[in-house]
Amino acid sequence: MATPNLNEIHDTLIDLAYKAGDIINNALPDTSGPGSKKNSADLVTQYDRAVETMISTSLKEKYPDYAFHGEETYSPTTPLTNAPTFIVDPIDGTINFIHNFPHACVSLGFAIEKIPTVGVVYNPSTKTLYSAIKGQGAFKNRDQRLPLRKAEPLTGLSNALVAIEWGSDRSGPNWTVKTRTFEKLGSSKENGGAMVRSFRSLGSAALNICSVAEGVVDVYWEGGCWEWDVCAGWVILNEAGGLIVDGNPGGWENERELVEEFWGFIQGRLTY
Ligand code: LIP
Repeated sequence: MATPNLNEIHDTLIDLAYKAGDIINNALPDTSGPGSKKNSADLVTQYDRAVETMISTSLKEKYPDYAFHGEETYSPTTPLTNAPTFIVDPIDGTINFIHNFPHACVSLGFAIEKIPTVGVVYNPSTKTLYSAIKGQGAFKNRDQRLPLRKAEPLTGLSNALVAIEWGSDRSGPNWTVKTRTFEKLGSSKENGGAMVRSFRSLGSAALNICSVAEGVVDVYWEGGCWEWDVCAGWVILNEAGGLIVDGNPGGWENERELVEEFWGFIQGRLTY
């Protein structure tokens, strides 16, 4: 198999992102109401499926040798392999899309040997595009190199703006770990908390990661993301100089001091 042409793939994914954005921006209210997967917070619409079909059809035609992983067609019987793979969330932030809250995106990633290599994230409401190719930097709207904001040195969680997500699992051990961790992170230091400056919970993993890459959010923590939520943002964040580590304590070496401080406030262990 020929070596993937990363610049061509990057440009192809940007073209598809804009086409997906047109579908999303021209969506009509779904009078039949959204479909729900495991519960009323885990939603899917005809537009999630339509966008994914458009993208997968285009990619399979242009790149028949590469695999495709999409949120709406994923099956546990075809796990991610080391093969060159497009990893796509057609609408990340589906709840926002349904509520016309202008914070949803199409997330288009490309991974080789499970390493995120090309990433494109596009919010059609704000016409904001984030993109990156491994080794070539990360950009906002193609010409603004990330991070845009040279954040103050993050000398501790108490001066951090932290993105979190409630997710769709609202009971069970992971829910308990998440809610107790949020409480710990937000509590005063006198009460054993981290006293983070504030939280933001905006409903899109991909846009959360891009906000960290942009330098406008300092930390994003979530347990339960899927490959399609994070693949594109992962390479964008890495190329902006950011770091993705495990949601649970341990296992990653870089930026240990701040990461260890954060891990110290996690109340238990998330199970995937
Ligand atoms: C969303 C994720 C978010 C998570 C939500 C939901 P979707 O993806 O981006 O991080 O907290 O529960 O899974 O379902 O909108 O594509």
